[in-house]
Amino acid sequence: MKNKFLKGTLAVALVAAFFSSCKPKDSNDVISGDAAQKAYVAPGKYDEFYNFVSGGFSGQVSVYGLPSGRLLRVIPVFSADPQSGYGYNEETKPMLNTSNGFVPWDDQHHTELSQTNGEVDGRWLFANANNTPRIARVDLKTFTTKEIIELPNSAGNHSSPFITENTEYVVAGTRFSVPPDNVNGDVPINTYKQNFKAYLSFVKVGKEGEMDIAFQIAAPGVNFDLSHAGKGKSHGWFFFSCYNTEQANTLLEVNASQKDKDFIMAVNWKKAEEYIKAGKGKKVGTKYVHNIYDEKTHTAKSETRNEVLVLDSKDFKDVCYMIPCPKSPHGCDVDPTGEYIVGSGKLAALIPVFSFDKLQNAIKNKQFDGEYDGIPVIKYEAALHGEVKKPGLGPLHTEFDGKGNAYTTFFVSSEVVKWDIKSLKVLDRVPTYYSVGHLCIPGGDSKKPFGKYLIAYNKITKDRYLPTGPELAQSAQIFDISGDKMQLILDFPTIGEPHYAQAAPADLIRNNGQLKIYKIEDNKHPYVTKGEKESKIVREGKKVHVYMTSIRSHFAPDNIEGIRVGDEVYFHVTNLEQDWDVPHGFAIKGADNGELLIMPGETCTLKWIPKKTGILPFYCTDFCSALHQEMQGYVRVSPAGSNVPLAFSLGTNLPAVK
Ligand code: CUK
Ligand code: CUA
Repeated sequence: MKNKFLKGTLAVALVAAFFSSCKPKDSNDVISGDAAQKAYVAPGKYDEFYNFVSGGFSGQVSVYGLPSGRLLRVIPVFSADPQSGYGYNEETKPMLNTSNGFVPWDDQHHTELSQTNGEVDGRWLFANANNTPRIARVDLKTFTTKEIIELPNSAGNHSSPFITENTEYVVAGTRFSVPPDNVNGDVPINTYKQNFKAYLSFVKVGKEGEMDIAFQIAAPGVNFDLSHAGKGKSHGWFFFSCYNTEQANTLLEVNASQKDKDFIMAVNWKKAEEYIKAGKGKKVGTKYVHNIYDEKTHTAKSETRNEVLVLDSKDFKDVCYMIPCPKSPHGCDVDPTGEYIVGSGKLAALIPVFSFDKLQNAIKNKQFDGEYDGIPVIKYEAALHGEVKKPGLGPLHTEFDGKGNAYTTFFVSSEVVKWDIKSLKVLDRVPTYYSVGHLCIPGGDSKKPFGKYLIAYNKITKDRYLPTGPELAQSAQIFDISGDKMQLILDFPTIGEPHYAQAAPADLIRNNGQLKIYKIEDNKHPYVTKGEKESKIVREGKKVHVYMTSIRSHFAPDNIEGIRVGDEVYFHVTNLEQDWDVPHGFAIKGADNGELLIMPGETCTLKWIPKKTGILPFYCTDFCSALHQEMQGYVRVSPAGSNVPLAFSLGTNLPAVK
């Protein structure tokens, strides 16, 4: 576009449209024909896929069945969870520890399933926390969070957690550039250009899934947005979209939308790995925590680390390259062959598709256009496979069906558009209700997509469901993509605000050693009680440890005396059941820290500091049997310094002490 004024006007119009977003004209469109049948899963029948959906501002991950849209579970990850006790019981509190102390609520945007040879393998799910930068690993044998690692030098961990094709690394890029941890960050905000940096973290994933930061790459101070690993021929590379290459620090909606093109940064991580092996990384002081939940002790531990290895992108000219990409790119997606890299400029009226082969040639032949902050800039045309022309407004994210088709979401024009990766021709488009963010096709960012369904995660539901006051549920929509045309088959409301999601065939996860109970004989919890006869109470000064068991339908012990105001009482409750789906709960009147929910064979601890004298009942909160309502007990609390002896019983009366 030659005319500068026109260009400016278009940009403003696009920005304005981005906020308002359009309601599709035919928004009364209803599901038609055989659609309902396609989403119908008969009572008692299982769904075909698990769908792992990020919770956005809820901080959790929710699991739905596809194609029914049934909510199966909310997995607590980055927020304390009143349903499971995660973050409330003593065992899981360390999981939410950070270098800033206990953080009970974060913002969770992207999920990524582990892969082997570029294919979804059903072992783990990784999830990012945006606000206090962290990556979590969820074990799909138990659907519980097993590990959380904090990322130093990062702020706004948005470009995360994307993995390499053998889960060698889980990778994370910084959204907010800030001064790094090892310098004095007390600088004027308007020194952004001199002082602010972005970091890309490469977190090694071990055989058992355990995470460890292998190295970080210090990159120019811009906003890294999203990323994806190369695969197949491009295995060994990583691609990160970035915006705010203007390096603005105020009114970004205008000041970070000035340039025609920002970048996709291509990172040769195999090269970076070589430099690290050759000892070229610098050890940099910092502070971050690593939290691990041990399934044997049923207890999490948090430890602090003080150092990280850093490579500066400026010093190694063959690691990072900038590919110009119009205009404030958001999504950055790599097709199943690894040849095509799709950038989605939020404010662009086209979708650029880059070619990995062309990129390699451009690097070989030094087809550069100078440098950006010390990083070679590839000539746009040299890496470009082609552009999808006039696809829609506000492209955000792209997934693939493995049949040569790409599907891109358009936030502003509220639609999903199907296009051919090679010819770049638009093949089909469907409206979404309404502004669509991410989308997911089972295996849609892997080498081998399973296809069949596409789920759109929409931001603004408006009138789609029965209204619930000012706050409305976000909405997901399932499309059947098995034919030439996409067909809407179901809408369902979601929890939190879904961003990215992953899906995998149900059998892959169901038949991968999923656990039904924890074996009581394997329970190595330091305060386990393996039988009722072993239940006891131990006083250590002000601390009182209650070794308690639960089994249908009583607690042992259920009468407790000799507790004093101001004691620190720990109820270590072991659920002795060894049957699938028989949890017990535990709640005591006046507890200031929620309740417990204990799975069969597990031990959980509730800390309680009684504040007044009296008789305080406790009971089971999970309807476990016909006599669940009988599952209860009493604690007598006496004044501080009282002589009432510590005593406990089950089925007999304690000697009367006045
Ligand atoms: S972001 Cu939400 S729509 Cu955090 Cu992945 Cu694009
Ligand atoms: Cu145990 Cu109800």
